[in-house]
Amino acid sequence: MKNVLVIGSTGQIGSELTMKLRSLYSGNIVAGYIAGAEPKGELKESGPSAIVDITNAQQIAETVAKYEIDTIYNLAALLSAVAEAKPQLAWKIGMDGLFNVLEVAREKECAVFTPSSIGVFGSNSPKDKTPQDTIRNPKTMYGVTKVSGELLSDYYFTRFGVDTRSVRFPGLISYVTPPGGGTTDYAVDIYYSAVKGETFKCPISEGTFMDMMYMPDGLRAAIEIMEADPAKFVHRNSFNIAAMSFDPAIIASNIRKYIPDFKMEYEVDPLRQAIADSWPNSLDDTCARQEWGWKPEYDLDSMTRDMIEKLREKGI
Ligand code: AKB
Repeated sequence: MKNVLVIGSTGQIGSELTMKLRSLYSGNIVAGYIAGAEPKGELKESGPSAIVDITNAQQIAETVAKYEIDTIYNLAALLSAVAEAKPQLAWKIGMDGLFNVLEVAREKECAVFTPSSIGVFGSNSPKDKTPQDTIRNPKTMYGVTKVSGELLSDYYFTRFGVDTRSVRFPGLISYVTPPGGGTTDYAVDIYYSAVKGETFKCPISEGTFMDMMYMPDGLRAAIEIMEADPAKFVHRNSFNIAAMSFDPAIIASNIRKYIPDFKMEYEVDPLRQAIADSWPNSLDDTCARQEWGWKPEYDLDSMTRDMIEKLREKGI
């Protein structure tokens, strides 16, 4: 049995991860949410939920005590483009919030998963097959909070023994809950446009490669790393994980295999483009494979087939 608190349970990752955890574990899987983002439908009906604002340490502590939580998934964050527009709020959620979570975890002996991102790397990190341990010198507030979060999480492990673990997520692609304010969001939006028969206006230029992953693989990574035997861990916060890397032209041409008249035009967003240009083309995930057996299941083509099928089933 496992008792888990998911902070940010109604967001892009949280809405699916909470349901997946409920299907796997028999304990309390608590959907933590903030006012105005209440769980709905199956997420609301299938288990307990509680208001947990990550900036409110008392709310976290009370929920952890009430449901005898042993593991916290800390998914509260602003994505990269929004974090650039609201840097102060990004720090408050990403860093002050993480500090609250780690302090509660230290006192109540919880394990903590906090996602990191390809955004920890900057323009002077190696671009291709970016290694696990290399320069992390981002110039975005998103990247600054993710690098600092990795360091703080490792500190809590070495100093206090808190079982902190993390992966550096690439762009996550899903047909369930849309992302909001990320640099990689185009790779989700493109499928919606294609299925609706609309011309897609791509905010990222041709030739800009970024790592991406289908959500089922992302969820598996978040669960498998928390279940892994730490005896083999050399790293903790955070592991490079990878599944596929493409630019807009490659994903568009893959979609045309299934929707031949799909059209795309470029309408580049300078903010997102600058962020994308500072990120790696692809990550080397050897350490995750060796230390806890990470392996993706979906490539671009199997993801495209599934996305188109599932969006059509949803009536998009
Ligand atoms: C974003 O684009 O901000 C995120 C990420 C890669 O961390 N999807």
